Amino acid sequence: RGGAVNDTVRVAQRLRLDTLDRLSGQGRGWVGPAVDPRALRVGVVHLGIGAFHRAHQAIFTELAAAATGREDWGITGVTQRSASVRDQLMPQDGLYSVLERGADAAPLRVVGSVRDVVFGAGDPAAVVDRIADPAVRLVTLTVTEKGYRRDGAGRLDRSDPEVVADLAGRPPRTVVGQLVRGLQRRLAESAEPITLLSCDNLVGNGDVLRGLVQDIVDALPSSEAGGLADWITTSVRFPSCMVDRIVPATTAEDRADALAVLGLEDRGVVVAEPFSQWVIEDDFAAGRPAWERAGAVLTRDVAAWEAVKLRMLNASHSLLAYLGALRGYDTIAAALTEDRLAAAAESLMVEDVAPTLRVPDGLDLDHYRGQVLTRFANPALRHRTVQVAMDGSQKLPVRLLGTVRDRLAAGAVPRHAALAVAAWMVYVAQGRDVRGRDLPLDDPMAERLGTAGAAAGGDPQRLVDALLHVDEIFGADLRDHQGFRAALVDHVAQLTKG
Ligand code: CS2
Repeated sequence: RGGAVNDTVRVAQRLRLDTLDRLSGQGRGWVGPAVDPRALRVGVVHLGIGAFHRAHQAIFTELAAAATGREDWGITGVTQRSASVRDQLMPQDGLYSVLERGADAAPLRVVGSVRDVVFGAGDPAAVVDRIADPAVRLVTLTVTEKGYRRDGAGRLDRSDPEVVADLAGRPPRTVVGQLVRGLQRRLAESAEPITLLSCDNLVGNGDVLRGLVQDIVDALPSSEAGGLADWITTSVRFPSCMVDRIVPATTAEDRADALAVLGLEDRGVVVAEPFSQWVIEDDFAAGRPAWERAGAVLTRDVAAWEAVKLRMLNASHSLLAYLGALRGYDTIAAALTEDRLAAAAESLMVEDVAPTLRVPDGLDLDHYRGQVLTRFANPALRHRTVQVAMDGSQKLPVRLLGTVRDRLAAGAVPRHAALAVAAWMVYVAQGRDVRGRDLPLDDPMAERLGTAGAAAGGDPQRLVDALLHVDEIFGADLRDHQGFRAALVDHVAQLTKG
């Protein structure tokens, strides 16, 4: 290599505590951690340390520590399936930056609340150790819908080979297996109380988690199960919460932009919209960070907030993802530029969803709806339709089918919710957009869905029947509902003609 090249290509240093210290005082367009990361002690284990956690709970937790001066709520993150987050963050002393995109974006923020990252699949014993650690008083989770391994009835899927293997006593690899083995060790060692807080997009996420933990405990040999079940009842809490922030997958361009602002290379950058919301049921066994000091809402009634968010935001997100992807739009914001798609999202919320909601005190539903569409339209986010489209088999029941059931029970056929489901069916069967480009079917049930879709041979009735017969998704009630079926067939025929 020539000297001229060496002169011009300056390799940036990696983000770390010491390199960040050396930048101090030079902050232009970025802010450093709100607390001294070196002073933080770990009090939280987070399962599923993907981009969402880093752009959401990790920031609330850091700001709460800063507001109170408490140093005992640092975070150990567990990355479940791939070691990449550990490999990004550990050489950076856990530091990473959050890059907001959109109108009113705050300056780039370096976050320091994550103190340690463990690779769950590679070191399952370490996960159990961390949950048992008496200094840890809170386990939070963002493991996505499929991470809970539920069956069609919402209980633990005892036919899942990973669940079977965990129950047979190997070092646990499933999330609920990790929790139960961790609780077992904790009971044996310190019996200190602890809270398990699900932060995933599930209806009644705390109750769901409690039920799954109970299912595993019930499946243990009675010598192990008895005392554990009693201790969980007295000393473990499972509050529900609603989380909201749009956090697309990070791209090379995002990393380049962060480098330009910070002057240090950050391989753990996450991108997010400016909006962020957290509504939490205030029921903790052994304290919690003062998240209300960071803008979270602590309440006894999370259910109403959660239904509004899942049924309005997530449902219309999925509608735009499937219709948008089929119409050849790469991003949610681009999909919304087509009037028909924007109108479909709006009608879904107004006509089908709103009548099913109990509106929480202090919430203006019309304003909320407008805000959702404005957030989706943020052109700087580049949230990909195929990213939101993934795992439809897990997402549809949570975000759309509750609305469908409530409307059918009220004697109305929810046409726009049916359109979203029909668009998913066409997405599954067709696998191509209008321009002939491949659409990935990224779903734990991909094989079954793909086979069902292909067998229909392009016939709308056969496609609807084949997919409606996947009982884990639709249940026997929706499968057998003639009005719902007819609406689906109509929409599929429209979406696939010509
Ligand atoms: C999205 C959510 O990917 C998806 O399914 O609907 O991740 C959505 O962006 C968040 O729930 C927003 O809080």
